[in-house]
Amino acid sequence: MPSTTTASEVEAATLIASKREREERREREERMGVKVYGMPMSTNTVRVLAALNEKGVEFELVIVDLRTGAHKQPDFLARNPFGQIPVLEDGDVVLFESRGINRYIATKYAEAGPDLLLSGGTLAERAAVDLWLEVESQQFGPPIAALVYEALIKPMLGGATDAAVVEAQAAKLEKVLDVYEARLAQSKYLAGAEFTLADLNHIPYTNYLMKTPKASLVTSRPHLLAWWQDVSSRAAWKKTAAGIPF
Ligand code: GS8
Repeated sequence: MPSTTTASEVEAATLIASKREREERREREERMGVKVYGMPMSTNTVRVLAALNEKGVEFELVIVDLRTGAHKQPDFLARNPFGQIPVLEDGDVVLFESRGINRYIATKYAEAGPDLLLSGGTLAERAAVDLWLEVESQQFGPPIAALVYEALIKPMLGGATDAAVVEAQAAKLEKVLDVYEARLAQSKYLAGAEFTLADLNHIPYTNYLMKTPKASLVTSRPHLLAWWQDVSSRAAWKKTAAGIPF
């Protein structure tokens, strides 16, 4: 009798094959370990390191020195065609954009450490996380990045701070931080009662802001200051901050 293969046998074989592929990929990822390409003084790199530390994931930081143009070399451009740090490599998975990387880390390691995306929460709770993640990147990020660059990074690179730029960005940031102060008067963390990725993603730039003469933007707002003292005293952040050279 000729042997025939039924549709359900094909389906079962496909399932087994894809399960085996997943297992092999996981084994490969574990063997290779997590690598982050970046620099310890880069805020966007530090954002990723902070998430890995919250999840207790071991990683290797592979230095890509912006000062030597290493980020524009073909080997790095193959990992991030935009030629920017950070890049995360986890086995065959290669990702750029720190905020996207952090969603991957929070999702892959959902069970370890805090539930950074409130994956077990209601739709409304998860929406609050998404909303404050967007606020960080769209409202908070641009003025604070420009301010920190002008007041802190530029002088370190040998340039002179332009006080007018600092004032203009500080004025923009003030308006944003007024919204944060009102939010944090009602809610312990940005997305609600729990520490989430929405809080974490703010930490690297706020840390640098606190080292500028504009730290008063935070210290003059009591709820924002209490939030900052809370999030910056987390063990995972302290471990991350210890690796920042200044
Ligand atoms: C920004 C990366 C970035 O600006 C992200 O990953 O979040 N939206 C991206 N990286 C800077 C270093 S500061 O951390 C960088 O690589 N600059 C060099 C360049 O743009 O040429």
